[in-house]
Amino acid sequence: MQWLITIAVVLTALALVAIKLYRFAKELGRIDSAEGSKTSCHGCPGSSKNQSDLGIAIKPLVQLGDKTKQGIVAIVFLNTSIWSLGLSQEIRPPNYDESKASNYTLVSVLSGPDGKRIESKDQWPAQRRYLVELFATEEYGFAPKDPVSIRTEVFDDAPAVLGGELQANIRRRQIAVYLEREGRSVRVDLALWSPKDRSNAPCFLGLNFRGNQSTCDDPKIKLTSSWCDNRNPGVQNNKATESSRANQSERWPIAQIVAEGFAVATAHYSDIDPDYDDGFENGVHGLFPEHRIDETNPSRWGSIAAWAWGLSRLADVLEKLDGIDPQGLMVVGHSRLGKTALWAGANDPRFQLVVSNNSGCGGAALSKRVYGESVARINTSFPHWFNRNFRKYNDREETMAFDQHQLIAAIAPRSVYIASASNDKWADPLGELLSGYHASEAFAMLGLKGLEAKELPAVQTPIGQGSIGYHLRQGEHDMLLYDWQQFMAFAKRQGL
Ligand code: GTR
Repeated sequence: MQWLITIAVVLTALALVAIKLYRFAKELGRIDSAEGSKTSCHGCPGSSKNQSDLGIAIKPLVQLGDKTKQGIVAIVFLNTSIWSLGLSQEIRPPNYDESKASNYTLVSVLSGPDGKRIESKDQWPAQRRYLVELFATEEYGFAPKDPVSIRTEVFDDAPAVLGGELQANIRRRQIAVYLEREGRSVRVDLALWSPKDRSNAPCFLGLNFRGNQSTCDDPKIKLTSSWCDNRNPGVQNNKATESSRANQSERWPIAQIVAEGFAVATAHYSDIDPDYDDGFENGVHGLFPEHRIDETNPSRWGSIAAWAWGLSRLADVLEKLDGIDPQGLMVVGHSRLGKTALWAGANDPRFQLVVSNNSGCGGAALSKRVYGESVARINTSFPHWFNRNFRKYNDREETMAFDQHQLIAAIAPRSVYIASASNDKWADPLGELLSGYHASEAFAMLGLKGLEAKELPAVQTPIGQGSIGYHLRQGEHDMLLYDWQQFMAFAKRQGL
């Protein structure tokens, strides 16, 4: 707000200076003409006043009619007003009033590109493709279709050490995954823990925020060398330090996951694309310089699409590894990485279960509710996450011809789990639930069960007996053991 006031003051000052200058120039004009020609302009409009204090006869340099002068003044005034109005258009403050969040209409998830409703299962694959294309065009952007070659190097394969103890039943692997194209290369370090005695464990795959070393206290996990946010603990000059080990281990309860028979794999999201606005030069965007988003190509990939694309490349690796069930891949993510998990899941049918944890705006939450984080806010705070087209909807959610329930539906017939947290109003827990609810029409058409509840369940009370699950954890924006326990129970109910 303060800078707007500053701009207004500067504009007013400039206008005053301009008026003064104009008057001064006019005065000069009078003297010049008086001294130069010593003629007066009697009969000129306003000439009755053309007499300087010195008693010299005067004449303006440029003679304008009254109408013209008024016109100029009006145009200047109008321009200035429009300009200041544009500048003063602030992002709406976040809404937390439920009564203001209910006035919207949604397009049915069964509504096709021509507005016609699809009626049968055999139309679903085409409808799914349409929905994915819709979100690529309007929100996340298209990832390039050109292949990259993938080279892997297993640089660690040993029992894990967790809590200071050797875990004979947990196999730890670290794999350098090189994504290569036309002489360029990006290295992504994949860390994987799997049950030693299981030959085909279903595997959760999710990106982490702070580097693989932040997910557990195993000293053998390689410290990330990719960009890290200085605001996070254990980071100096955008590099992780030893002290960052295990500082997000509460989000990755590895021992408990493996004890349930699952494998879990993770990679630092910055390996794929550092999370800042660099004009899409670094990370995997740099592998495809000719595919960079710009004003003339507003639907190309942003960072969420890049992270999601990276998850698919990691799936390419995981599905070939021993001990992992290639039919049992699941993608999981928290917050911005929950948005990423949803987009990865919508694109890549190898992910049998898609888990969105507190993904909020641009994730599971309905944008049209305009509750908590809004489209304008997310596009302003994180201009690199989405494509350019998504900016059309800044504070204009009512003009969106789509919403996030269609993204959830695009995952059908595969399964989706949506997790919210009671104090995470910014992510709009009810909006996250309602996406699942409105997506359920597609699941029902496919003979599957979605969500039946339109109202938030009690905290710590998971719901959803079919292909969509939901819970509202008590507490803050985070991904904790309780969340994982529900993901795993749900995965088992899906036969994973
Ligand atoms: C917030 C952002 C959310 C969410 C979150 C996170 O600042 O507004 O959309 O993505 O970051 O990723 O932790």
